[in-house]
Amino acid sequence: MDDVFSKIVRGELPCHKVAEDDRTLAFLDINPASQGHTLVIPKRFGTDIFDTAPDDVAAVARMVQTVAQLLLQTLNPAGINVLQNSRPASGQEVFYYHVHVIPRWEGDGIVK
Ligand code: DGP
Repeated sequence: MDDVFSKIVRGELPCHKVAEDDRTLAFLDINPASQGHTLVIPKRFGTDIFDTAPDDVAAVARMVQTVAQLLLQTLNPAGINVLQNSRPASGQEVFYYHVHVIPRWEGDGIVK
């Protein structure tokens, strides 16, 4: 696969890794909505939520919770958004399944 997230999984492009397990990778978003904005992806390619194997969606969900707890411990946000875009109408720009984990603070002005 030629897309950026496949290249990150293969180590061909750099990323700031937040966490990893055998099925998933979590790394900082290059264009963060807030400090600590992290993306969680499966190591196996899927385009979007419709196209990704259910066991990979489940593995990503477990990693999302791990990352949320890590961000809470390290950055002490007041809250966290978990967001997934599938297909262009939703705002998806990278066509490799990913979940955003976005730390939030009171009055941070982020519009979801
Ligand atoms: P979405 O709109 O849900 O498809 O969001 C794609 C996100 O991916 C966007 O917030 C920016 C991020 N992104 C795009 N290219 C790269 C990259 O090469 N590295 C990293 N770390 N993030 C990227």
